[in-house]
Amino acid sequence: MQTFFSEEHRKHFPQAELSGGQFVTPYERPSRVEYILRRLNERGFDTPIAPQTPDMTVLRGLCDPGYLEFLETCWDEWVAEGMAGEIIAGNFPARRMQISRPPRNIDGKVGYYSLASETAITAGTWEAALSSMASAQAAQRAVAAGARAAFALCRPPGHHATADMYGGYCFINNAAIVAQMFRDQGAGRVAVLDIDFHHGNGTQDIFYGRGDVFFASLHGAPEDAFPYYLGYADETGAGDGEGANVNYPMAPGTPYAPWAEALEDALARIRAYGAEALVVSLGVDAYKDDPISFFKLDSPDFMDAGRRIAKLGLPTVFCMEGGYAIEAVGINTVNVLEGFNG
Ligand code: SP5
Ligand code: ZN
Repeated sequence: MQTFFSEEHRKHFPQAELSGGQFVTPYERPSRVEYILRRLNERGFDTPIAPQTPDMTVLRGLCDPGYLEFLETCWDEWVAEGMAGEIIAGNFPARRMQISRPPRNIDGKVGYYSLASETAITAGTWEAALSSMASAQAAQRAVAAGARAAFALCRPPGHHATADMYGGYCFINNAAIVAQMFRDQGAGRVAVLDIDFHHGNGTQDIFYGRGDVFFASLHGAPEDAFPYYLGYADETGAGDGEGANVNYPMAPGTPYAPWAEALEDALARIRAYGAEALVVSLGVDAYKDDPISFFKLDSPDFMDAGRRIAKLGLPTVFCMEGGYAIEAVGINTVNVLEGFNG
C-alpha cells in the first residue's frame, strides 16, 4: 500500500493548546507523523510519495466561500490588528444568536468560523492544511487508478472540520474531499467509516442531507466526549440522507469486544448500502493509553480491525486523523494497514 505524505505539515505547529485552563503543547503535534513514518519504514512499506499541488475545485464545491477566505486571510488580519499571540477563539455564536452573519472584526470572525478553542492557528496553518488535503487527493487518485488501497498520512487531521468551521485540530475535511472525488469520478455510492475515538462531526454534517455518501462513526459518547454536541445514535440523516448516517457512541472504558461488534455492524450497514468505494477516517486514539481519550483498545486490536475492514473488498483510501499516545501512534496506525493488507 502506497503512502502519500507532505512535509509541509510542519508549517502548522502552534505553541499552545488551551486544555484544562492551561496552555499546553498541542497534543496534535508534528512529531506524531515521525513515529508513523518510522514504523511504515520498519515494516517495509514503500517510501511515501509527496503529493502534487492541491486541487481547489473539490474544496470550493464542498465548503462555504467565506470560510475558505477566512482560513486564507485570518493570520494576516490577526497580525494587522495587533494581536501578539496565536489565533485562539474566544467567542462563539451560541443559542439564539446570529449564526448567518459573519462579523467584520477578526476576533469575531475567528469564533464565527470555529467550533472549539483548543485549536490555534499560526502563520503556516492554511498551507499545511492544503498540503494535508493534497495527500488525501493523491491517495484518492492512486485508488481511482486501480490500487486496492492507499494511505494518506494527513496532518493536520480533518474529520471535525465542517463546510464552514474548524476545530478539534482540523481545518479541511480530507475524508469528505476524498468521498466527493469518488462521486465526481462516477462512483454511485461512497461510504466513510470513521474509527477515530472522536465523533466525525464534520463529515457527518457535510453529508447529513445526502443519500449518496454513507457515514458511520464509532466514538466516545457525546455525553462524555468531545465534540460533545453531536454523535448520538438517533442521528440517522435527513431528507435524501435519511438512513445514510449511523453513529455508535460508546461509554468510557469500552474495550475491544464491544467496539469490534460496533465495527462489524457498521461494515454490514456499508455492505447493505452498496458502497462502491470506502474512505476510512483512521484515528488511533481509541488506544488504551491515549492521553485525551477513554477507550481500551490494545495494539493488536488495530490489526484485527484492519482485517475486518478489508473483508468489505472495496477500493479504500485511509486518511490519518487522531492518535496522541505518541510512542504507540506509529505501531497502531500501521497495524490497521497491515491487518488490511493481510
Ligand atoms: C482529530 C482529533 O482526534 N481531534 C481531537 C480533538 C480533541 N479536542 C479536545 C481535547 C481535550 C483535551 N483535554 C485534555 C485533558 C487531559 N487530561
Ligand atoms: Zn480523535
